[in-house]
Amino acid sequence: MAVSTAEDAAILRAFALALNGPRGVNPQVGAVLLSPDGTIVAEGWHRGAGTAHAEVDALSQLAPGEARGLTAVVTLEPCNHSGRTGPCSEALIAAGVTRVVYAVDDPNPEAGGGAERLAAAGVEVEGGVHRAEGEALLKSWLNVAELGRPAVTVKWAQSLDGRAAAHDGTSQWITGPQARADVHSRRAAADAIVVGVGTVLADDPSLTARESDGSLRASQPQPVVIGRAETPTDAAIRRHPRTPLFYDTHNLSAVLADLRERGIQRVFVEGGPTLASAFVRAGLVDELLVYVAPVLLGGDRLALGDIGVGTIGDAHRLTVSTIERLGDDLLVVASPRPASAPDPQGAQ
Ligand code: AOF
Ligand code: ZN
Repeated sequence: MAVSTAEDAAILRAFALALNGPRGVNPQVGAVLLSPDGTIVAEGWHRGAGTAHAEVDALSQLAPGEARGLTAVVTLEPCNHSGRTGPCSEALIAAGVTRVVYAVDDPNPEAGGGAERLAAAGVEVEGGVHRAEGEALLKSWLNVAELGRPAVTVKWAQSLDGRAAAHDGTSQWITGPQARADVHSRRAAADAIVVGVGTVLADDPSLTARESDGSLRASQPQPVVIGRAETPTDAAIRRHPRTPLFYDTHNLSAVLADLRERGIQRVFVEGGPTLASAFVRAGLVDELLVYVAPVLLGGDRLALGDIGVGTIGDAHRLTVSTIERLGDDLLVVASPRPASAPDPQGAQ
């Protein structure tokens, strides 16, 4: 059955409502209740984990019995599970809603199945309406749901010969101002910036996202320090506008799992070589940003250390998505190739 003009408009309205909610562990979801003639009767949205889901928020605007015969228009398939809150499928059925229109299927294996449950109760269900817009809105959340962990970008800057520092460990500034500005805008787009404690001790980074004039950007990712050593009380990172998280472990999967619980969807790993190598070795990288400066450093301070490649067959093969010139430097953006992908070098 087709979707009415009023329903079509209502789903766009529901997208706008969804954006009132926070980006976090739970998806941003909006809901609109329509009368049979297409008038909006109630609106709702989800205000974050532990609070009412969008459908229930909209239903709560109405007196008992008032939702009978209404159509619910929702950005995400109504859930079918008792998590922090009860199942929306049951709430809609109990309220007497007779039709449900939604954009995106819920990929969460625990919460999914709402559409089937509704249909089994005799509710008309129309899914996939404005699916592309819905998926764009939920991109990060869907990504995390699919990966089962936050998406990980690993960044480093290196000399043309693959070194991250000179022999004495000095590494400021391998790349030029344009490359550094690019890093800052990408930092600001992440939810967390992760560094190894070795980098904190060696470089004392502030890990803030700054404008080119040095002022702080409005959005500041959560700083995260991984490693067993203590971060000094006077370290610059302790003056970050957000209190840093410290993980006294080398179990990166456990760190990512905890960050996910905190609603972090995109992680930016900034250093140094030991931590970057550990993420690569563990296969926990979705995107690599390599800033390459036209400088030679030689010596032993490699951009990556041991990533578990003993022989060429074990090499981590990548697909380059873009190459950009930033002043005198190059930015190469690459992603790991899925294990099953063919090798374009023809080496089998
Ligand atoms: C909906 N409507 O507004 C949202 C849904 O722990 P809970 O009970 O909050 O459930 C969280 C899961 O429910 C979340 O992972 C996602 O699958 C779904 N979110 N579902 O019907 C909503 N926010
Ligand atoms: Zn729900």
